[in-house]
Amino acid sequence: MADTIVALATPTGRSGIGVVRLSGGDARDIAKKMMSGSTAALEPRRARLFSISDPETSEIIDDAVVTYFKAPASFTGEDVIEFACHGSPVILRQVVDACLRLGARMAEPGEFSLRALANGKMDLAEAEAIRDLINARTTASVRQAVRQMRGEMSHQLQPLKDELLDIIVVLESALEFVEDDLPDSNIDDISERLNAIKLKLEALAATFKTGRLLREGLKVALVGPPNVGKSSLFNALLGSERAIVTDIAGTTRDQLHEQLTVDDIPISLIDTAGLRQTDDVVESIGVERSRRTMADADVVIALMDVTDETQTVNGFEELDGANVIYLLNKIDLVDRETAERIAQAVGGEASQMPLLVSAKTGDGLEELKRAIKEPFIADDAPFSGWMISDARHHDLIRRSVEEVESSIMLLKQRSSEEITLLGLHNALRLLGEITGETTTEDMLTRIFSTFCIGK
Ligand SMILES: Nc1nc2c(ncn2[C@@H]2O[C@H](COP(=O)(O)OP(=O)(O)OP(=O)(O)O)[C@@H](O)[C@H]2O)c(=O)[nH]1
Ligand SMILES: [Mg+2]
Repeated sequence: MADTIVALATPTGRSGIGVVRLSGGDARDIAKKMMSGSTAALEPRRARLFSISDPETSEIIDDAVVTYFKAPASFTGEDVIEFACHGSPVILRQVVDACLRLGARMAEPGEFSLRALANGKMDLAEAEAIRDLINARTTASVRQAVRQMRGEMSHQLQPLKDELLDIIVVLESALEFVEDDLPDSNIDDISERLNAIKLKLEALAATFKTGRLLREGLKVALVGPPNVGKSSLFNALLGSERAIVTDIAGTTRDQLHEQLTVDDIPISLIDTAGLRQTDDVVESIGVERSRRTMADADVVIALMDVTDETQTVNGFEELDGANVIYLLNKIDLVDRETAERIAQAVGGEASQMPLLVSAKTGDGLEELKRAIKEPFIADDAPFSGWMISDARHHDLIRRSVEEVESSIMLLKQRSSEEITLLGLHNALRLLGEITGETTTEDMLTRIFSTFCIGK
């Protein structure tokens, strides 16, 4: 029998209620020893108020609502006890400590989910969905994670796996029983069926572009020379006066990071120190950081000042290849013609027309938001329908497409069934890894280490 694990299931800190979760064969006995003063019994699926006391000193720790989930009808499939205590970090630590002293051990990250997987309560993709759900930052990514948690991934993959298995059976039996090679008509039929599988898998893989965007979001950095209005734009996009703005060049020295969402896409917005040569030690560290941020961002917004006729894209050369949006700020200070003339000049240099904005009036901000997300959204209607959002899933699907592809080729070349089958078995195994049927122990440990403790 697996040992009994314990962890705080709610965040550390003060709250109305804090929940300690205990799972394993001894969960019930451990809980009973902590409720020795209580006469009421623990009944499955019944929340009841008990006095929880220290097993050694019999000192009351707290009055808590205790729920017992009898195996296998629990999250992990084992006996589970949940102590809903008052949300004081001191109380919660005492309850966890008491469980430890009574023989439980601290749960590893994701260990509750891992046990749920081992006991057939959910498949791997569903367990991963719980992690994603907890980490989701927007309603759209929550929606995706909930669908995955409810088994959508297996639902999508199962028909494809069944079809693959069917084909494998046909080829295997040809190998067993037919003396001569498969007739051409059979081979055509099988290739066609494999091709249909391949197309479906490819379509699924193609949803990753948008899926990942919804889940991970974009890192967007505002960069440019001092005083062009980076911090002003940062504030305007956030809708709050977060960064200090002055007319002194070199105001921002340290980087500021804030989260916002643009049409359900989580965005980490970064304000940086203005890029220039400087003897100031603090500022030069800031400039160095700005350069590193530029290299690391998904989107770089390169700001220039439209009132400065000498403004050029010099200094942004190192952005070559990155997703850069050139921006001319402060258009409220010049007339339209001047703005367009300068935009033309800059556009010629950068081989990309700059956007015209005013951080002060908010002019052009909607266009800017659109430009940020545009390159990342797949052509088909975004955000509806099922999407792959996990790089692990995407990689496995992509690799299974390759296997199916090479099998189709081999089949057409009339290679032996044995080699053709090899690729199909591989494809099936790769797809199985998504839902965890064919995942190795090592892999599982790696995946679950990305969970937090208590999940
Ligand atoms: N009229 C007008 N003034 C602006 C606009 N954006 C910024 N400014 C002004 O330009 C000056 C510099 O703005 P900041 O936002 O501090 O510029 P920055 O790029 O962050 O500067 P550093 O932090 O020094 O690199 C301030 O006086 C702002 O009020 C704008 O769109 N229109
Ligand atoms: Mg600034």
